Amino acid sequence: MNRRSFLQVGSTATAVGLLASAQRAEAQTHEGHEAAPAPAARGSIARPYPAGQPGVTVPNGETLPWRVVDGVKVGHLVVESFPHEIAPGMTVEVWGYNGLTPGPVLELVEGDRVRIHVTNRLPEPTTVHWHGIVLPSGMDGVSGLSQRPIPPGETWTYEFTLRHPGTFMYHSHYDEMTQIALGAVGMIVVHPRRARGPRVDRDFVLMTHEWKVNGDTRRPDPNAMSDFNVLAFNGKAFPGTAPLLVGKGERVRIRLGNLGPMDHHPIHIHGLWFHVTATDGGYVPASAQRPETTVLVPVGATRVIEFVPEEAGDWAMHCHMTHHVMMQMAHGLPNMVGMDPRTVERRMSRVVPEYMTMGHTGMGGMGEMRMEIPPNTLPMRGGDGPYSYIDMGGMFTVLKVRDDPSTADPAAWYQAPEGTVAASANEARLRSDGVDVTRSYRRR
Ligand SMILES: [Cu+2]
Repeated sequence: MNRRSFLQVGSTATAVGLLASAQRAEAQTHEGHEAAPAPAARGSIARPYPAGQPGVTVPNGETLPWRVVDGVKVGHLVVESFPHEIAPGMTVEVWGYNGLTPGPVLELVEGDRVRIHVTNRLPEPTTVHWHGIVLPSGMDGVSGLSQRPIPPGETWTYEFTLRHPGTFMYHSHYDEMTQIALGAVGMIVVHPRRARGPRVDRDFVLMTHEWKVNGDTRRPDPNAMSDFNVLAFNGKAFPGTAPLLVGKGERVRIRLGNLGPMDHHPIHIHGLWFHVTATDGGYVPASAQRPETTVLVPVGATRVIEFVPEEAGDWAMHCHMTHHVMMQMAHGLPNMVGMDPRTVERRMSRVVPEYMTMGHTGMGGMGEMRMEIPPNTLPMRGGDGPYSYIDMGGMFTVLKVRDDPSTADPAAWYQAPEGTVAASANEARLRSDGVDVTRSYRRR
């Protein structure tokens, strides 16, 4: 197939078996040979979409397979209740699509016609709303307003054409408070027929979510309005989040979506600057794009960011709300910071011999203590890092920037060059720099 004919049938070609990521490598060789050969450093990046655009990468997730019937991409979503692991040691009972929360990413191309059959295995009615997509109002999925809800046990059909490229979402629009809170949400990516802006090398999809899960229970509380204590990227809390592996100098896109119940998330990435290039309302004109290091992703919105990392390393990517990088055990603790625990320890030891005050020197070590916690909860934060325990959890992941991502092990930590890691101060250097470490700078 030459490049031209590939482009003509691009949409169909991408659709055929399209494509669990395992099949991507094969699709890539088809197009990769026609287009300019990819530099070795770019390795196995899939390029099955028009204009050399890479297919999406979904950390901890999947894309929905399509079958093409008479030129229409046909998909099947089953919404039901199932167990979902937040991170090793914690499993909750969620409502989601095809065994996933968020559900599989619907990856399509501008101009595609889709037919999506939705099977309702919930104990109550449901609908699916295609958030941000401009379509006939009868396909918009708002229960009562645009359709009757889908009764339990029935399969209903949505069919529409993707007129606009972009980053969108899908979610239940019946009993939203319960169904969205329990996880009936997902992302939609519509690639443009002609690439917009500079071509990217990587294209990630990440959805934020939040649950309230009381200790020793499995069902998130859909009535929660605040105090969410399980914060996640693509349904996983750190250390359950898969890292994002990219190459130094590559152009990277991350599509963020938020269908959590209540909280907006300021997502921050270390070690680089990015631009917000699109929202679920379309592309941001280049003249209006601002450089940022943190992007606020409001409830019910998508934000697309692009960047070119110039520093190799392991970089934190996380919600900047400090309670959103902690887990259940971090909430509702008494404030002990700065207290002298001796009196209380003396008194408590009379009734609880093993009593130990915690938190009076700060709480950084609490995740690592591996103290006894209620079943099916995660320590207040954290996971093992290359230097010591990482005392963040929840909505936290690692952007791994490597010189050669094609040979890099995604599970391995960055090997920092000698002399580029903060270390204990050298006496001679302190002297020659004129620093007296015994000096006090207190004002009173
Ligand atoms: Cu947050």
